[in-house]
Amino acid sequence: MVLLRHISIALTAAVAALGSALFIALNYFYRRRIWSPQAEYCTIKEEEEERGKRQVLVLGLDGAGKSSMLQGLTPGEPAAKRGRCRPTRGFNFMSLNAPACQLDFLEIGGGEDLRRYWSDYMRRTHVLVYVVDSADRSRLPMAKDELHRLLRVGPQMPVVILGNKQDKPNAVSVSELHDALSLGSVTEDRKMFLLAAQLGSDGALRNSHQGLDNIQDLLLQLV
Ligand SMILES: Nc1nc2c(ncn2[C@@H]2O[C@H](COP(=O)(O)OP(=O)(O)OP(=O)(O)O)[C@@H](O)[C@H]2O)c(=O)[nH]1
Ligand SMILES: [Mg+2]
Repeated sequence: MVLLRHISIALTAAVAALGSALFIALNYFYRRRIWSPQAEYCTIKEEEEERGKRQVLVLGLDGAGKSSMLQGLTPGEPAAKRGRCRPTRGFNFMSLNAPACQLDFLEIGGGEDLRRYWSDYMRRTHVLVYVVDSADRSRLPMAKDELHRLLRVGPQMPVVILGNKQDKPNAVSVSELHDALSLGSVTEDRKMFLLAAQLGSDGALRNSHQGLDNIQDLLLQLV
């Protein structure tokens, strides 16, 4: 009888110890999963801001011209190399030093398999550049849906939309693009710009009406 009572006390103690260990482990796991990444993101963003770095996230469907845009912005890039981009399978990173700050451009490939990761990068971003192929008429609804998904993730984020490939004969105009992307439904307090753009014959990206400097100046004002 005494032996049975001892066994039962030992079993209760073992169950209690196991339960406590499980509780601590689960607590640690969930705190890491739910709270730590966000805290880490915020810390990294604050540290980068202190060092004068600003992140520009470059998104858009595959083939829209994101990498070409980054090449066009890179000073000293040989003209022969410009405009010859392979599809980005993951990320593409480029930094531009301006007198006031450093602009860090991060492109994430626009392939279907990569789009689901886009929104993960919005938290560390100061400005979103969304590149659209103005001549890819059949995929404009998809470009619109993806854009509005991002706008919901970053309700305050300034956005520059580049209506690219304006040199192509079947390209839609900026006002057609405005309608196709349902930009009229975007709230007025959002800083949003829609610019026509194209690669020049030298491979440099430029605003259809002005030079590339205007795009850079705009980004510097927004970050
Ligand atoms: N005609 C024309 N072609 C362009 C223009 N901009 C980019 N291209 C071409 O479009 C193709 C795709 O360009 P990329 O810069 O690789 O497109 P991307 O958005 O980076 O695509 P992913 O990395 O696959 O997401 C390339 O062959 C470019 O040369 C433009 O303004 N006019
Ligand atoms: Mg690319």
